[in-house]
Amino acid sequence: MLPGKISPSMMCADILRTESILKEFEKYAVPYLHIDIMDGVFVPNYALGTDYCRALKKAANIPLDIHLMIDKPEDKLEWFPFGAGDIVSVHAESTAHLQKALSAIRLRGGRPFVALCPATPVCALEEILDDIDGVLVMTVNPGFAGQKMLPGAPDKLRRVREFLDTRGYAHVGIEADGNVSFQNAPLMRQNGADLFVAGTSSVFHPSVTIAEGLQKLNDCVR
Ligand code: S6P
Ligand code: MG
Repeated sequence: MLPGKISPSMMCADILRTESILKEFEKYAVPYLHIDIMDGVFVPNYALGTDYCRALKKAANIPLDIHLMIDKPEDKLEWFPFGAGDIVSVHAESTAHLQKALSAIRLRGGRPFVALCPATPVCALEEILDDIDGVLVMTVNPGFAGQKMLPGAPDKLRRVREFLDTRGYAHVGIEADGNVSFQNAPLMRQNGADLFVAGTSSVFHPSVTIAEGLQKLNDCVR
């Protein structure tokens, strides 16, 4: 299994404390910054944007993990600052031209991930296996932080892992996004996830400091 890593969700960070939070993330060698981009069309919410990504890239030496929850991402990729080492996820449900979007990410040096909503079957991966470095499995419906993990989510993770492994794609990672709590994370790990989006359920939970949250979640996903 790939090593377990954490990607803190910047949508859940106190925007007024961004600089000090980034310093802490650098101090604790956080491997990615998860950035939720929402266009009010693909999901019923707006969140973060292109300037925010640019600012984070300038302020911190941490690869971005951009989660595009937008319609027709292939038309908008050039608006986003990403390059070697950055993850960019596009939703299978957001475009008729999924392969085109994924290959455009690869061409720019990014790491293409495909994101699956809870109702999207695992077989949606069949035709794009060579175009992806990872699968982002939504363990809640996309649009909002602070939701409960859907009961079918651990089994969906397991079935994605099995689908990839049986076809010779064991090197393709799985990112779990939604309610990655200290309780749910070990279950997600057991079912094959290796990248964990840390939001209000863990690193940004009011009961822990960021340092405590990172340490505790790292212990859960190792
Ligand atoms: C949801 C978004 C997620 C959330 C994250 C929040 O649409 O894609 O990345 O920001 O899930 O974490 P939590 O712990 O509040 O669910
Ligand atoms: Mg996300």
